[in-house]
Amino acid sequence: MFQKPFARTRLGTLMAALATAVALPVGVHAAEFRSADIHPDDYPTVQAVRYMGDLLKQRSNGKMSVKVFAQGSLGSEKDAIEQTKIGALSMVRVNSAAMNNICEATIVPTMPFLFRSTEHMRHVLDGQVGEDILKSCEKNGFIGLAWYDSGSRSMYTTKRPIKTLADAKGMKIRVQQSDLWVSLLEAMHANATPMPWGEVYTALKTGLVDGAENNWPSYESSRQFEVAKYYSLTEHSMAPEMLMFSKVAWDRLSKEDQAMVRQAAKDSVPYMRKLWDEREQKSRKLVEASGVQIIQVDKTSFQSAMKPVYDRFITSAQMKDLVRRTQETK
Ligand code: GTR
Repeated sequence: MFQKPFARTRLGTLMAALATAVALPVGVHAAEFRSADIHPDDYPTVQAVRYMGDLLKQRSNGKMSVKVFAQGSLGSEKDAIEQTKIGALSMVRVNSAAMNNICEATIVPTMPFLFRSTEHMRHVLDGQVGEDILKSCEKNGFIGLAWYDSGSRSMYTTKRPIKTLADAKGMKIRVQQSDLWVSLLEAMHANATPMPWGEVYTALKTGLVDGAENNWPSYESSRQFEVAKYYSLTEHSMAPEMLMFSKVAWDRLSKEDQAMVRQAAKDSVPYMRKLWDEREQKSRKLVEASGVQIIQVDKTSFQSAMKPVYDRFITSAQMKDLVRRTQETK
């Protein structure tokens, strides 16, 4: 179903090298775009950006390629975003939440209980609403290339399970570094504690926080399921992942090269979704087998509690319009 980039095989590597040697005129240097991700090598976001890089290398005859720095080796999402803004990094893959305080419209897809299903989320982000939000980040220094899936986020805790909304009251819950996320957990009467992802495992283990919230693959790949064994299916947000290019680096590319980068990013989306669907199932099975207790909750009570979050963040005409168009999308 997916085009297999030739650089994935040994013969492919040779062909790619030859193509580079033949195709690049003297004096034209190959551009290697550095991209950051906090997830490990086998995570779907990392794999998808690598795939995008392979497509790009193949289509540009080796003139452009991508090198992904995984596992937070270049710092937290916040650090990587700053590096990308100044052009020290060409690309970054982060969650929409990490952009909330920088590019306001990214708050919309991060909002609690906004998307009705995975299909709904994909339709919205593939359509004009998704395009408009990506485009709106340009003035902040980021060229939005693509949206990737991130499933539904649910709450997990160390000492006792969250079975009802009242159970969340007073619990110290780690959140992403975004005002929206602080407000979201406050609406559950929890004590929101923002911190970078790389610090969460230790914070759970040492009791600095009582819980956190995330999707199945992140809960599993970070091993946080080993220290927080109650997973409550609140499914309170489907905040998607974003792939962005530095505006500073972008402006140095020709129009043709920009178009090629955009296309390769778009073409990595179906590949990413396939990997994502597989990984969600695999991660869930793995944590279930490890003895994690999965708790069904009354989602509507959590959803009703979110009104103050909408009242606080969806105030301007632009934000209201994006939410309305999202809700109207089939
Ligand atoms: C993950 C997401 C990361 C990061 C992390 C977090 O689901 O893929 O980009 O946002 O959650 O909670 O910090």
